[in-house]
Amino acid sequence: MKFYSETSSTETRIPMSNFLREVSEDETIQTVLDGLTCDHKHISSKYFYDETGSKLFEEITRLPEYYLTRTEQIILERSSFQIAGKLKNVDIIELGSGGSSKISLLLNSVPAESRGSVRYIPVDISQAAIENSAQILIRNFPGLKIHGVIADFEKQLNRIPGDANRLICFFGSTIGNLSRKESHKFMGDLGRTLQPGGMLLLGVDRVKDRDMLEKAYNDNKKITEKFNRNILNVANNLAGTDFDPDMFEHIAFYNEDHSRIEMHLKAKERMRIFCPYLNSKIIIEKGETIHTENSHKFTSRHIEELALAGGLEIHNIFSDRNKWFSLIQFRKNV
Ligand code: AVJ
Repeated sequence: MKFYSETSSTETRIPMSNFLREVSEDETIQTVLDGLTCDHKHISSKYFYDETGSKLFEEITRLPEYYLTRTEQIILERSSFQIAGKLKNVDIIELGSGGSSKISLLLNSVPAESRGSVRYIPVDISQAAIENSAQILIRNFPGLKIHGVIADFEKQLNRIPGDANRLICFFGSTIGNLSRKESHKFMGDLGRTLQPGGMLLLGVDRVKDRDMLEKAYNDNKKITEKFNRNILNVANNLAGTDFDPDMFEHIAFYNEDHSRIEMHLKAKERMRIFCPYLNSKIIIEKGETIHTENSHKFTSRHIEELALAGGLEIHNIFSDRNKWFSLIQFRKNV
């Protein structure tokens, strides 16, 4: 379905496609409840991002301990000319676009005279996020074409428009939320959507010392704690449960065997959770945990495995001087 964004008089309308309604509400409820009624309780980290969760995440990106976003932005600033300095006739697809700041750093390097041949395609589950960032980009990059896509990019990659030459951007180390196996499958999917010569720009957080990693997910201001607990509010809204987030403790630690940060919520007391879609209550024992996130970190080996899984060549690796974070430019071979 294609439509045009709602606007106030000073705004420009941009074309939008919404494929999200095809992922049914029932399916979401089922997924959430499956995770809460099995042996090792879990809620997928993709449910963190309701309005409150997205705001909390924004706040996290500004925390001194959370070096990821800041570092990736520095890398983008320094590498954008090399990546985008000669771009033309291309669809730039940004997966999980959220705000406009990262893509702006890239667009800064696209020559103004090529802008007319460049189309920006933000893909996000939030229509508001796409509309807001589109308005900013239209103002800052006159001539740029934008087509917003509301979709769950993990499931709906094939719905993304663009038959032209593609540059796919997947920033923020969000790929780290997938298991290694899922990330390889996803790379395969991404690789298949690229034509020969097409590029993928992937942000990945690197394996580093435990202390620095754990501090990034246990910040002093306890914003990450709020962010973690908020997923129970999201579950309540999606599945009608009656979790009290304050009855859970925030746990985040580095699991070295899997090179990943894990986040969990640990029950302070035994509790019985009501759900209108279940005929018995969900029992949570005191001390029992709900696994809410894996955030995988990457070694050079992991990066090579991603390339292999995607059938892509590693064209460039841009990192900060401490090698805390990397932006990998993959290229599909002819
Ligand atoms: C958005 C998935 C990259 O894993 O660092 C931040 C989310 N979780 N603090 C991450 C997150 C806790 C973030 N990603």
